[in-house]
Amino acid sequence: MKVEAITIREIRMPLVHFFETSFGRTYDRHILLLTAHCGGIDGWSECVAGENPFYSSEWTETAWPTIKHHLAPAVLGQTLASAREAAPRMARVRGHRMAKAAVENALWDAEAKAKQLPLWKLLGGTRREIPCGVSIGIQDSVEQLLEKIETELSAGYRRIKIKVKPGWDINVLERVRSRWSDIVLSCDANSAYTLDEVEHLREFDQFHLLMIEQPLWDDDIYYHGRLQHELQTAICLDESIHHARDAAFAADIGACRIMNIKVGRVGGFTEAKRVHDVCQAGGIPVWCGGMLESGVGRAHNIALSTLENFRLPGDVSASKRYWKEDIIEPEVEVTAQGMIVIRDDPGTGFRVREDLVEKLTVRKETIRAGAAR
Ligand code: OSB
Ligand code: MG
Repeated sequence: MKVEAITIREIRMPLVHFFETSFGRTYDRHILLLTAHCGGIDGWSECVAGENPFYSSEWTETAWPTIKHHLAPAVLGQTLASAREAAPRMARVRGHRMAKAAVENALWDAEAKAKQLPLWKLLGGTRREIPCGVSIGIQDSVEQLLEKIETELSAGYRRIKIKVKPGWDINVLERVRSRWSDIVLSCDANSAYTLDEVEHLREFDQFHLLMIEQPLWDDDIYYHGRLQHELQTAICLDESIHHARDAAFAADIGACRIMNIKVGRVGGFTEAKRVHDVCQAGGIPVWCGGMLESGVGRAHNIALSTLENFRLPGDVSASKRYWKEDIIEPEVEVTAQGMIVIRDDPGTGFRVREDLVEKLTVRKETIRAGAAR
């Protein structure tokens, strides 16, 4: 597989409904899409960096120049036997995992297409359908949140996760639990609490949550271990797991009982598989997180979720929950049983609607070997 050129572009897509977490509200996505041009085959990927450096330090405006000046040049003009060979070539760049994942994952898509294999098989997946949950943001009122939960439960989703922050937590969980005493429920704090709030966090135990996601600092693992020993509720780490060593450390010290894997956060499919394997060996179930992806990133999340240790419903849900019109065909759909059925066509099994992508594009640049610096 010769990497001849990489096209990087930014598209703008308005969300059907705003999405609010403890760090802020998003109405519009600014999404970077990559196309790796490899001998007549185009591999596609999505960079999951946000519009602002609030979930992590990476954002759209760091990803673009990092890809252009450092990551694309590391693979351009090279002949790779597999997309797995991309990560070591980009290793000189510190961090910037979402940008790296975008480059590597476009090559995985190209490789799957070149080998006429579904991406999920190339990744080593086994599941033929995957269980789906939803992540529901902070709303203007509790009534609105309850309405949203009602809608998602009737659609068949198997796990409801709500976003929490101080002032939108115990009071809200009480209302949810008093209406639905036995649904599978979890919450995500996106680092909204500190270790001074152990007593408050202990109150979460009464709601029998499947997990509480990332209660403490985004860069902390150690103190989550302290907290986990004080709580009955399982902690799930998201923000603070950047690679397989983080996962191994977290497992070793008992910092969490569940992990969320986001392929962008850990730097690509190769590292995501390593994190998956470390967790599996340590008896920690994982699930696939989401980053408000367009269909391109969503399709990659689906492929990843077919690996064996993805034992819990992920935040991988139907296109229509986010987009009036998604950029892939068919759109991602979820069955009445809350499952996504895995497609068997080569690559992701979803076709990119290039005409629509072109219309949504606000900037675009094609980088070729030796031309970027
Ligand atoms: O913490 O999982 C998170 C969205 C943006 C940033 C961080 C997170 C999220 C979500 C959305 O929870 C999950 C989804 O894409 O449905
Ligand atoms: Mg999270």
